[in-house]
Amino acid sequence: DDGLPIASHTMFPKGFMFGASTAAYQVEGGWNADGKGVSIWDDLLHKYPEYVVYNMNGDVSDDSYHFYKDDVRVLKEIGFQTYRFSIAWPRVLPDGTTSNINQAGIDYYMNLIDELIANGIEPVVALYHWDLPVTLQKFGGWLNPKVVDLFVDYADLMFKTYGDKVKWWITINEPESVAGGYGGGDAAPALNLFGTGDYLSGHNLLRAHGKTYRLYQKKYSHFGGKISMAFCGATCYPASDSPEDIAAVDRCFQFSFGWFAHPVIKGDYPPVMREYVDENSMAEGRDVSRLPYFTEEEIQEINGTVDWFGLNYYTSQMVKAGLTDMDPSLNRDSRIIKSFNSSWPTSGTNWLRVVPQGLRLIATKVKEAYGDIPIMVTENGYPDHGEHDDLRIGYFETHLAELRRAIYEDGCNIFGICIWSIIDNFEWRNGYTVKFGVVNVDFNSPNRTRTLKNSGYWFQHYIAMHKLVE
Ligand code: PNW
Repeated sequence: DDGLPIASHTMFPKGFMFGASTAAYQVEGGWNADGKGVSIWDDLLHKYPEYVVYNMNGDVSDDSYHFYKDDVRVLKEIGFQTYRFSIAWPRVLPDGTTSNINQAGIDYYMNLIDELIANGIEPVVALYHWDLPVTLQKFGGWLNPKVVDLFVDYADLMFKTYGDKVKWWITINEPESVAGGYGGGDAAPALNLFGTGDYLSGHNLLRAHGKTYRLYQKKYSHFGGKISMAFCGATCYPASDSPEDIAAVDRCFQFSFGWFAHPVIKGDYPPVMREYVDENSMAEGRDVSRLPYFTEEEIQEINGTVDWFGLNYYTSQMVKAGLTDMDPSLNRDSRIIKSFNSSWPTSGTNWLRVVPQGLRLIATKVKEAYGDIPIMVTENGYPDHGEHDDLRIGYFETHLAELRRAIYEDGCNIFGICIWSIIDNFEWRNGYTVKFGVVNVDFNSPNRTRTLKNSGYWFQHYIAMHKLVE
């Protein structure tokens, strides 16, 4: 017994924030409305509709562009105190540059933010959730260092425009996943540059993040906002007791979370990534490493640029030491082989097994690796095909219980959670067949009617019951 009153274990700390998340391309629709520019997801799915099941795309989606007030209404009805959404870069800057500002796009996010605040909901805003203006992809997108300054210009405009109202900022949602669109094929621009495109784009994402943070410090610190990235990865468990497999667990962390978190919290890439990718690059007869080097100045500029830690957690993996995947590739560089424990319950997607204790473990791992940085769980949720909302409730109940253990028993500084997602939405290559929402959306109705699921009502009770108020 740690002497804490029982209430500490059943309630969340005072001020703990319950919220929900979405991303622009997944909910907004209005893909070309009122002067919006084309994103790499618009472009990919218009050129290759078969990329997504049933040729589905985000052209209309939940039509939050027109029905954002309905989103705010259900957020409020459930009792969420924060809403995490993303800004579509090409909606505000159609060609990606500040020489052409789309006022209708600026107004859209201003209206959304005002509607949230009027309803007592605090905005958490991501600047990049994967929808690059296609104009920038035409010269290489995140592979081209030129995109760094354009991102900073875009961020500058967003801070200037919304900074007095928005206190929580995320520069890049899941830089690992963004880089995966260059070093793989499962997200736009789907370049399949395995083991090269991922590291090169990741390098520019880190530069863009670092410069954006410094810009905020210099020009906008009077707003008092707090900046982070949303990091992702799976929690890793060793497949056996062998020292090799136990070492593979830390490597798994360094090659996923560490890839981006280490440079922004400790400076430069994790030593094990540097060592392994350099070694493989040399063995391949290259004269430079596939993992680029930062200059000393860049290391300094990028180090110390998150005020809090955005943690996306969905699932866990078993890992063992060994070589897998194509040569070269990030997976092969990491020298780990991943699998699932067969006892972990399945879900509506093959990559997600239900492992609530993994949330507690990853929170302690973040604390161990990066110290007492405040953590917000920026995504966590359960996918089905519309038939297992009861299991969604179980998923949240168990994950939130593990979160309290991380807080009270492990001393993790976790100040909130934004679940994925408030509404069913466009789940990338799974289209609308995979549903994460606690609110159902009728995709056959012109106004995309939103209706709380049981999990929505469950959350309404849960927040009311588990929140300590002043
Ligand atoms: C997230 N993993 O991606 C994205 O941020 C959302 O846009 C998406 O809808 C959601 O998950 C559900 O798929 C993930 O490695 C990428 O465990 C990687 C992982 C999890 C989620």
